[in-house]
Order: sequence, then C-alpha cells, then structure tokens
Amino acid sequence: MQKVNENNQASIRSGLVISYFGNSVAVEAEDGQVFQCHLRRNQELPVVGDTVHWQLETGNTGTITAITPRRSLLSRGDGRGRAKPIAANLDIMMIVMAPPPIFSEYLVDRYLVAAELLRMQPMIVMNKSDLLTEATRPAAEKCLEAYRHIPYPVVLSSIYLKEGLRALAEQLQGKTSVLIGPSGVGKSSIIAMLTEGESIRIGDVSSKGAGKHTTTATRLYHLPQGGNLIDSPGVREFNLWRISPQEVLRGFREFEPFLSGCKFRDCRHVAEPDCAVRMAIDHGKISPQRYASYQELMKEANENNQDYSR
Ligand SMILES: Nc1nc2c(ncn2[C@@H]2O[C@H](COP(=O)(O)OP(=O)(O)O)[C@@H](O)[C@H]2O)c(=O)[nH]1
Ligand SMILES: [Mg+2]
Ligand SMILES: [Zn+2]
Repeated sequence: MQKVNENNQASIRSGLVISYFGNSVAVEAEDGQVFQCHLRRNQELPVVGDTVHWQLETGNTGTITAITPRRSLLSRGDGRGRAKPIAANLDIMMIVMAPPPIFSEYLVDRYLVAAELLRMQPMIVMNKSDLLTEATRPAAEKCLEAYRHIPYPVVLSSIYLKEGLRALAEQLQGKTSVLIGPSGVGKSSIIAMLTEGESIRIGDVSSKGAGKHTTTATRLYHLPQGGNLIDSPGVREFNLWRISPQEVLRGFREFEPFLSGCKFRDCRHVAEPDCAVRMAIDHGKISPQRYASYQELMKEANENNQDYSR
C-alpha cells in the first residue's frame, strides 16, 4: 500500500512556477528545489504564480502536465490587440511610485481601475521618501492623503532610511503580490530588501538555465514571513484597452455613495446636469485630481467603445 503511494507521488508532482528559462519554465517543487520544466505541444503557457502538475524527466528537468485553475490572471496587451498573460494567482497589486514629479496620479488611477477589475487588493507605495525635502514633503503627503481617504492602504518608504519597510512586510505577509510602476522607482530594491537576499539565491538558480538571460524576466520571490512577491518588467505597460465606461466607474469606488443621487439614471458623471458626483467634488467630498483621471479614462473608454456602439 505504502509503495503504491510513493510511486504515484514520484510520477505527478505539484509545483509553483517562479520564472522562465527561455522556452521552458522554472518550477519550484514542494521541497524548494527548482526544476526546468518543458511544455507539451499545444499546451497553454503557464505563467509565474501558477501552480502546476509536472513529471520528473532526467536530472533537474521535467514536463508540465497541467495548470491548476487560477484565481486571478494579470495580462498586458501584446501590441496586436491580444492579451498576453503575465502572472497568476495574485492577491495584492502594489503600485510603486517615487515622489513627485515621478508620482503620477493618472497612472496610479489607471492601475487602481485594473486592480478593482481583477479583484486584487491595491496598495500604494511612494518609495524614495529620502528624496523629500521640507519644501516638497507637504505636497507629497497631500497627494497620498487623497488615496488614504478613499480608503486605500498607502505606505511611504525608503530603502536608504529603511522607512516603511516593516509596514510593507506586514501588509504583504501570507499574500502573493505583484509590484508595478514605472521603471527606476525601486521595485527590485524593495524586493531585495524584503526578501533578505533570497532574490539573489533564485537568481543563481535561474542563470544556470538554458541560455536566456533572466534579469528582465518576471520572477517570483518568497518572503521570509510567508507570502510571495512578483517582480515583472512587463506589467508597467499593461493597458486598459477594451475597458468599458462602466468598468472605469468601478475603479472609482469613492464615487459610489453619490451615484444614486444623480438626476439621470444613466448619468456618466461627465457633463450631465444635476450630477451628484460632480456636486460631491464641489463640496470637497471627492478629490478633483481623481475626477480628472476619471474624465480622462472615460474619454479613452468611449473612444475604445465606438467600434461597438456603431
Ligand atoms: N534615493 C533612493 N533611491 C532608491 C530607493 N530605492 C531604490 N533606489 C534606487 O533607484 C534605482 C532604481 O531601483 P530599482 O530597484 O532598480 O527600480 P525598479 O526599476 O523599479 O526595479 C537604483 O539606483 C536604486 O538604488 C530609495 O528608497 N531611495
Ligand atoms: Mg526592477
Ligand atoms: Zn452623475
């Protein structure tokens, strides 16, 4: 009886996709060992964060036999109007920015719309707080305050001052999070700090893989207190093409208490008279900056949707 079980376990194993080796994927087995796994012909491509079933071939190589159902999937456009999956099974979208002028409310608001649609918990990080001066700090705080008020979790952090890192670690514990934001804001530095060098260990394993340089590939790292961080250069560009006006609205959850007060039931809160959302802005209940992003995103959504409405 015992023997049969052992054989079964030897043939099909479970693992976590942590990175890529060119055309194959890096699968971490339950004991932490990393295997280079190939795909079967016509098989759906697994992405970082996927839990897969796989079979051992020779040495440290294997074959993927199945991808277990995903609870979420983050994709980006491939430039030809098709969605290219980037990472799966994500809980938290950590939006990383640097202080103004790098900090872009419009970009943050775009990411927030995506997070709401993907049912990921968003979190906003302003890294490089050491760059703030007495003169620039008040404006930066004000900008973050608007997001705290919605409310979204907001953290001000610095790799150099070691500020905010404990708050980050607490929020990320036990969850799988993807870090997104413009390049150069410190995403990889934050990961290296929070994983206490584990990133370097995985880097060593990956570089032994088949040829392809992996420093620019999507990668998953473990947090020492439990949970995973995903670093992906690709997500910076993920777009919201095909998004509908209704979907844009879902990304502005602080508008919700006012929606029933609009005169027109199909009010889009753009130019309609007696709009409760626009009145809320006049009364200081909604941030004018957030509303500006809403208007911009609605314009894009309407342009996208013209093909459908005609
Ligand atoms: N001043 C300052 N620089 C930082 C901080 N965090 C990262 N950096 C620097 O910003 C640059 C880009 O960091 P990196 O982690 O590669 O950014 P990424 O492109 O978002 O992954 C590097 O030179 C880092 O040393 C920080 O908190 N303060
Ligand atoms: Mg990076
Ligand atoms: Zn309205």
